[in-house]
Amino acid sequence: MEIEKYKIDEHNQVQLAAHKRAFDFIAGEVKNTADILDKLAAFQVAIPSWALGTGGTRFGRFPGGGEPRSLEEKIEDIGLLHKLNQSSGAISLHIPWDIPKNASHIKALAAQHGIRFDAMNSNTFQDQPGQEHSYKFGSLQNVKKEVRQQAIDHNIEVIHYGKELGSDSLTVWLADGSCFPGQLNFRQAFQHTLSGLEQIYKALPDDWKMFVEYKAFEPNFYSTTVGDWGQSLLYANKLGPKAYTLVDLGHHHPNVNIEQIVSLLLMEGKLGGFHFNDSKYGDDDLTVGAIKPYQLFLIFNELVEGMDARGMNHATGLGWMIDASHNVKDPLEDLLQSVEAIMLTYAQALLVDRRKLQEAQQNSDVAAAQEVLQHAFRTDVRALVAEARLRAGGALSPLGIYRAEKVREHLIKERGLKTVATGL
Ligand SMILES: [Mn+2]
Repeated sequence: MEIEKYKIDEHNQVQLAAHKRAFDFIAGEVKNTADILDKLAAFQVAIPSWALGTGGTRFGRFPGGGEPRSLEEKIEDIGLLHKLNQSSGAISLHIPWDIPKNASHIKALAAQHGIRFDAMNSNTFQDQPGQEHSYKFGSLQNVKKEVRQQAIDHNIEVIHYGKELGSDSLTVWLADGSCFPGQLNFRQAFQHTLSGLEQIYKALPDDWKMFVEYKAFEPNFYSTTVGDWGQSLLYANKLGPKAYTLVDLGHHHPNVNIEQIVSLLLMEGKLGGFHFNDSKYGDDDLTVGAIKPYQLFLIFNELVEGMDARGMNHATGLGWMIDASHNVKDPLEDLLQSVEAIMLTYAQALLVDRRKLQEAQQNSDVAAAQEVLQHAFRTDVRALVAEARLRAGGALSPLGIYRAEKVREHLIKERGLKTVATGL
C-alpha cells in the first residue's frame, strides 16, 4: 500500500488555511520558531518491527487483519508511516522474529523508504523451535553453563545481522529473575549475567553501543536480574564505554520519578536509549502520552536540558524508540498517535524558558519555576509540529489521511484478513 505524494498534497490543501492561521499564531508567540522547526524535522523515532501487528495479552490475541506477513511488509508499513509524518525514519528489529534472509535486499528496500536500522533486539525470553536449551529458568543468569553460552551466542548472532544491515546498537533485555524467594542466589545470578554481557560486549564493533534495559518485574515476580536503573548502570559501568542504560517508560514501579533517573543517567553519560509507551498500572504498553502526558513532558524537559548540558545532538545522541503493544487499536493508527505525542512533547520541552527556570531555581522561587514548566506544557504546539511535517513533505493530518485513504481496508485486501505478524 502506497500513498502517492500528490494525494498527501491534496489532503493538505484542504486544511492549509486553517493550519496557517494556527501556525501564524504560535509562531508569533514563540521566540525561536525556526530553530524549533529544524529540531523537530531532524528528530526521528524508531518503530519496532513487532509493533506493526496486533499485540496480545496473556489472555488472548485478536488480530485486526492486513498485518504484515514478512519483514518486507513491515518495512513497507513503516515506510507508509514515515511518508505521512516524516518522523518515523527508523526501524528496530527483533531477532529471531525478523531475521533478514537477504540483507542487501532488505537494506535497499529500507533505503527506498528513507528508513535506517536502529537498535537490534535479541530474544532470550522465549524458546524457539529446535532450540537446544530452554530459558525457562533464565538465560544469561542460568545456573547451567550451556544455557548461558547459548544466550551469549544468540546475542553475538544478532550483532552479525545488525552489522549486515548497518545498525549500530544492540538492546539486551533479559526476562531473567526469580518468582520465589530462595530460587536464586542474587550474587551468582548477577555474576553470571555480567560475565555473559562481557562476552557479548567483546563481540561489539567499536562504533556500536550496547543498551542494557531494566525492568522492575514480569515475567518474574519476585526478583529481576536487571531490575532497576541502578542495576543496569552497575552493569554498564562494569562493561565499559560502549555500554549504556536504556530506559523503558513502563519498566518502573508506579509513581517512580523517571525524569530524575533520566537526568542523573545523562549527567553520568550513561543514558543510551529510550523506549516510549505509557501505563496506568504496570508495564501496560499503552500509547505514549495517553495516560500521563505531564510526566512525559517532565521527562522530555530533563532530556532536552541534560542533552544540551552535554552538547549532545537531540536527534542522534540517544536511541529513540517506541515500545508499545496494540491490543485494541489498529497498530498503524496507534503508531501515528505515538509519534505525534512524542513530537508534541518534544516541542513543548523545547519551549521551556531555560534562563527563567534557572533564575527561579537559584532564587528558590518555587512558584515561578512551576509557572515556567507549566507555561510550556500548556502551550498548544500542534501547529508547530504540523508545520515541521508539512515542510518535510509530510501530511498536516497523518491519521486523517490514513483514514480517508482507507489504508487498513487496502492492506486487508492485499494481505488478507487472517494474517498474523511475527512478534508477541
Ligand atoms: Mn522496552
